[in-house]
Amino acid sequence: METKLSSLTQEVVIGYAHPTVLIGERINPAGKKKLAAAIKTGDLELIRQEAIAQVASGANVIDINVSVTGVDEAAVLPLVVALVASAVEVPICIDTHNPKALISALEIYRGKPLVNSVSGETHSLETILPLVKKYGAAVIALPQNDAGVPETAAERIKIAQFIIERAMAIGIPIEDIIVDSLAMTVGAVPEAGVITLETIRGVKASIGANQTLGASNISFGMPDRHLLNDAFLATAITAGVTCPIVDAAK
Ligand code: THG
Repeated sequence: METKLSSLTQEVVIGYAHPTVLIGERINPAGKKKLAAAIKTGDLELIRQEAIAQVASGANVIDINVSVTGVDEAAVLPLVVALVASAVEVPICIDTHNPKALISALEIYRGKPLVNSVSGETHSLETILPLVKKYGAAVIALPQNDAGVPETAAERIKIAQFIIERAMAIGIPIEDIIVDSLAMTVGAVPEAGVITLETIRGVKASIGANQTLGASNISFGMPDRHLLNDAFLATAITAGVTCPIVDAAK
């Protein structure tokens, strides 16, 4: 199972037989006041530097999230996508909940990006999958549905399978679907990490698709976050994650 992403000049191959692909998480204003302000005022220099620094630290793909309250994502996201594409050679991962912003980013990107993300919610399946098909992108599948995020691995795997069936039904190959077993903070639910790891192992065994994980989510609100992040990330990769979303410098 190989997932191929590309920019104009580079191809990145994700697979169990390949080295782990790092998706750089840092172009995301959550918890970063300076970056949020830069996105709001249109100061793109900080974002350019962040893209270059992440690639220098080993990021193979750059996640781009510009969701800030009061910012017109459909206008800003394509600008930032174009900026990152001109600053670094690696492919991108478009991280947005806004379908209009996703379309405007997909329109201008030259290459095969990763769309972050589609879920098992009816509205998401109906709006995101046709766009992934139309633009020939790959997509991250989140195992949650209209009832929320299930608390058991078995239910999460079922939803991942359902999303894959729906995608394949409109001609998206399984190679272009990357499953995210959903890391949530152990600060809220202590067994959250174990459920996620069990889901990852199950997805590897029963589906075999490539897998991502927003690994740093595990430690939101916790002390010594990097220690928890490091241990969890190593365990998640061993369990089956092939392309985690991480701070590559750490
Ligand atoms: N799955 C998918 N996409 C995702 C996530 C996921 N995208 C967003 C997020 N989760 C992954 N990205 C991040 C980015 C930053 C942090 C965690 C996850 C983070 N940031 C620090 C904070 O908020 O405190 C700020 C760090 C700093 O200032 O340098 O922890 O799960 N598909």
